[in-house]
Amino acid sequence: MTEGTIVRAMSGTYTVRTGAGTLVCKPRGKFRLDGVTPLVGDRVLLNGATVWELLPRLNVFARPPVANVELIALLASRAIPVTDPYVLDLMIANAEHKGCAIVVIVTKIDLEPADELYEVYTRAGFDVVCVSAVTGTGLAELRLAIDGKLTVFAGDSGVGKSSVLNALSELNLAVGSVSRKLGRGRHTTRHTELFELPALDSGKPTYVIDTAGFSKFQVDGLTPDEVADAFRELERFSGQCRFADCKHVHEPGCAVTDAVERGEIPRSRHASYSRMLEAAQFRQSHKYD
Ligand SMILES: Nc1nc2c(ncn2[C@@H]2O[C@H](COP(=O)(O)OP(=O)(O)O)[C@@H](O)[C@H]2O)c(=O)[nH]1
Ligand SMILES: [Mg+2]
Ligand SMILES: [Zn+2]
Repeated sequence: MTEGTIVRAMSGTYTVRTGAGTLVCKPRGKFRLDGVTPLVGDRVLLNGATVWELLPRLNVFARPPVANVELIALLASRAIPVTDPYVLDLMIANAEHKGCAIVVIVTKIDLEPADELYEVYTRAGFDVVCVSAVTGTGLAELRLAIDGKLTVFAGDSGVGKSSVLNALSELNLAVGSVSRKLGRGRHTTRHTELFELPALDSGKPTYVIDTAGFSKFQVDGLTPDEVADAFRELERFSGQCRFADCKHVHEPGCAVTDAVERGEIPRSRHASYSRMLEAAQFRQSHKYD
């Protein structure tokens, strides 16, 4: 049997990329009987032109429907549309919870340098790449950051996802087909598709998915404990609070709020944490309503 990756799923037909090329396949009947839906990103075994078996998944998202996401690229901007930090932090917390690696991409820096965004997210412990699709600044760095991985690009409509992806694929003219596909706007259609970027040296294929916007990106309702775990910069301090069950919002002797006061934890991140925690506590207390 041949191993491959599903790069496109439409009307029960799967396009599978294998070492020997790309095949259009039908799923084995067993999947439907078992209530299993093969997804874009799934590693599969093919029997001829039939998707025969799914290999174990790293993770799975319902929106966009995709498996095996290795990296989530969260795009943010200080130019229009100005990114709401809470919405960005919600996406970040969700990605942390799913165990995906995260890169924050600050877009449109030719219009707004957005040093503050760079500062806040670097200080919080994330990789941050500042780019301009117009001048090309930062694109080579971003290309390296996503190399050999399957990356979902998420961010507000208009933040520059498609522009950045177009600019990336044209960095290496060896694969014009990707940019043609992207350029035609096929990524805006309703089916989910992995685009393969022209290879660098690593040999491993680099796949990207362009989501239609934050609203289309799955966010799970985290529990209060999960919210605390999803803010990585809290961990350094949370063990030093006076109370073992400190929630790091108003408690006396809280090492986290002290760190916020000292500027070691960005204020906007702590504000997002508090708001997300409150929402999670509300969900928990109304669970049985
Ligand atoms: N000045 C400037 N404009 C950009 C940049 N990236 C995207 N844009 C513009 O922002 C608008 C939205 O971009 P688009 O890629 O469609 O955003 P998407 O909705 O996230 O895919 C378009 O008018 C782009 O030309 C950039 O780096 N600099
Ligand atoms: Mg777009
Ligand atoms: Zn605390």
